[in-house]
Amino acid sequence: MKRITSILVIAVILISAAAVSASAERTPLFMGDVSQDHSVNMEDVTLLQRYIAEISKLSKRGLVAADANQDEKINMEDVVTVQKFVARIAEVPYIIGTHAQIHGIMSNVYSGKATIGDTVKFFVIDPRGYKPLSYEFFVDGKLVRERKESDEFEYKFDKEGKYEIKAVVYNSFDETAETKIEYEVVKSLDADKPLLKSIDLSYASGYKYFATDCESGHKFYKFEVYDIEDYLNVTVEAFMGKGPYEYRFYFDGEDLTGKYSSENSVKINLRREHGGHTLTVKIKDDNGAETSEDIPIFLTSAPRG
Ligand SMILES: [Ca+2]
Repeated sequence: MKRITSILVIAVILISAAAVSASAERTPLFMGDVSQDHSVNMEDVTLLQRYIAEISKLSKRGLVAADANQDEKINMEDVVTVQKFVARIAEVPYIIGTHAQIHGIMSNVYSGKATIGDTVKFFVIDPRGYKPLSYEFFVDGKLVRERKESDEFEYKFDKEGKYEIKAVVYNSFDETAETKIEYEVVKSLDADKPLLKSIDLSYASGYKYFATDCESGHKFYKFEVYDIEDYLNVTVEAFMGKGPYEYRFYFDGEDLTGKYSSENSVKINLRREHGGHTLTVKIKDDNGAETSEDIPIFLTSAPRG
């Protein structure tokens, strides 16, 4: 209940708007709508009274809606709140974004292809829904990670080929959404120069970045970073070519490190203009072979709710 944005609404108009909304994704959860028919009326008052009297049961959504005054208790005060709403002398709050949603899966292998024997970490992109959320992961239709709150899992590939990676997100009402990517595993990667294997972005507090839009599922295409903190930590890993490797980082062409060094992390100041930016990672291997990768980063305000 803590992180939910409750917004007081001009109830009657919005309730009816919600009732005719075609998109279930956008239908808010209205406090007081214990019957979950997307309107708040005398039926809800009656049902709520019956629930309190232990005559009727409520769905998981209905139970959240039953706490109409949002004091984390369900009692006669909620009945009064709903009655006042029905009589149009009070407003009820609603919660948006309760439905399960998921926008993609990413892996920590930037090259886009793992080699046989690699352990790859997969994680979901921008999951939403009434919290706590939990996740299941499947490889080629087989459950490989049972439902848990962790939004990432590791998988070791023993054979080359194309695999279907699927993630299912559950909201706390046990409603689900899923997304799939195709992931390729190859025998070996031919490269006589270093490659960027993985990139990890996290906020100074340890919160992971939010990201959307990954090209063909496994190649990082765009990171969407919220301006919730001053700095973003970037850590990269190289492979192929001949180690040890040295690294250099640029942001919008600005040289962040000044020279190549063995340091594979850099801090990026996020106090910048919202919109598109480019992080450039240069890697040099022990033979002096170099590679450069541009990673688009989209800086935006943190979403509400
Ligand atoms: Ca209450």
